[in-house]
Amino acid sequence: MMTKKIILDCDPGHDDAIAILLAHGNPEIELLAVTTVVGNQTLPKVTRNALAVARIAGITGVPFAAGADRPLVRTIENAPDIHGESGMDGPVLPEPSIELDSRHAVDLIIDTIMAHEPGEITLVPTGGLTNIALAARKEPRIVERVKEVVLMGGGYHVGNWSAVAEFNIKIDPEAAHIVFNESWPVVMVGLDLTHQALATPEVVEKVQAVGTKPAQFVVELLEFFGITYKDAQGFDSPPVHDPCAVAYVIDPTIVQTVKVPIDIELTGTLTLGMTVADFRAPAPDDCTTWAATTLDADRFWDLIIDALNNIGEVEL
Ligand SMILES: [Ca+2]
Repeated sequence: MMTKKIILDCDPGHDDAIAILLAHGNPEIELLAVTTVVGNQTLPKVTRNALAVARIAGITGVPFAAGADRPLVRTIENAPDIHGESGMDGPVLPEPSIELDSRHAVDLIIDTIMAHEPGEITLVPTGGLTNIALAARKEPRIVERVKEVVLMGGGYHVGNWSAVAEFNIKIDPEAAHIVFNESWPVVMVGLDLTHQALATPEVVEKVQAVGTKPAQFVVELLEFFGITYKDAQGFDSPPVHDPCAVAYVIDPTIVQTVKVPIDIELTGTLTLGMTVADFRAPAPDDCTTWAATTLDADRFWDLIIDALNNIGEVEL
C-alpha cells in the first residue's frame, strides 16, 4: 500500500491530541514529524503536551520539534477557556519518554520536505500557521515540493474567535495570509466542516468500549472538551476539529470539498482573520484553494475507533 506521508504541525490541544492518535494509528498514514507552535497554550505547554501524547500513543522514532513561540506580528492569544491552563486539561499526563529534536520546527519541516521527492509530503497544520509561513519564507523551494497543505482553520460562514474568524487563523492572520497565497494547493478544513464532527455521548461510549489506556485518554479529553465547549460556546457535544484534516488525507471521500478562492482579511475592523471565500462560480483556473463542506461523520468516527484499535494497549 502506498502510504501518505504527512508532517503534523500542531498546538495540543485536545483535538490535536486526537489528530496525532489518528495519524499514528491509521495504516495509510506515515507520520514523518510532529512540530509544535504557540496557540491553544504557550509553546512550552503545547510542546510538553505533544510529547505526552507520544508516550500515551506509544510513538517512537518520529521526530518532535518545537517551533514559533509567538505569532509573526500579533501579541500571543491562547485559549484556556477551551483547553484549560495546561492546554490539555482533563487526563493526567505522563512524563514524556522521548526527547525533542534539537532543530527548530521550521528547520525540521524544511529538512524533511527537501529530503523527499516532490509531491510526496502533505503538510497538516492544526494550529496557527506561523511555522508553515516561516518555512515557506525561509526555504521557498518547499512550496512546489509539498503535495498539498491540508489545514484545520477558518470557515466560510462561521467563526469561533470572533463573529467571522476562527482561532487558528485569527491568532496569526499574517501567517495565514502567506500560507493561503502561496502556489501550493491549500485545503481549508474549517469550522463549517468540523462542527459536523461532534463527540456525542454515543461516540464517547464507542471510544470507551475500545478498552485501552489510549482510548481512556481520549475519553477523558472528550469529557473535559465537552464541558468547556458547553460553557464557552454553547455546544451540547464538542466539535473535534483537528482530526478532520487527517481524515481528509486518509480518505477524501469522507470530507467533501469545493474549489473556491479563499483569502485572509488583514485590515477589517470587525473581520480581522476572516477566511473570505468567493463562491461566485466558477472558480478561476488559477485557484489553488479548496474549502471542506460536508463530513461523513459515521465514517469519520469509524476511522478514530479503528486507529485506537490498531494502536492497541500501550503500557505507561
Ligand atoms: Ca489545534
